Amino acid sequence: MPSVIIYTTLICPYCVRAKNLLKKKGVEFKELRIDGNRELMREMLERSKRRTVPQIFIDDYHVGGYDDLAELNAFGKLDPLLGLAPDLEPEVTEEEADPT
Ligand SMILES: N[C@@H](CCC(=O)N[C@@H](CS)C(=O)NCC(=O)O)C(=O)O
Repeated sequence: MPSVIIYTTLICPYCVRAKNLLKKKGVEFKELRIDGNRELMREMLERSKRRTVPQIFIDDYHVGGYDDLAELNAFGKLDPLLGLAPDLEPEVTEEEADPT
């Protein structure tokens, strides 16, 4: 299984959504909390070129944030990236379809 890294902060609803989606798939991930950690914050900025959390990486592939993760999942493209058997009928929850 590929290594999944998610940069987060403590108070971050999008991080919770991203982690829940990965948990639902039974995927193990490493969470790197950037709040109060300048070094990790710099690392995230350099790797992702983005300032918002979460930022998700599957091995060296930069997925992006929660919206990007949910979109990949909705189009059946996430499971292959995670090394899971493709879900032929991916279930899209209301929250994943419209996280606002
Ligand atoms: N569309 C992004 C939204 C991410 C987002 O707005 N994250 C908030 C925390 S939950 C954030 O980083 N806010 C700080 C900022 O916008 O600079 C995603 O789905 O990941």
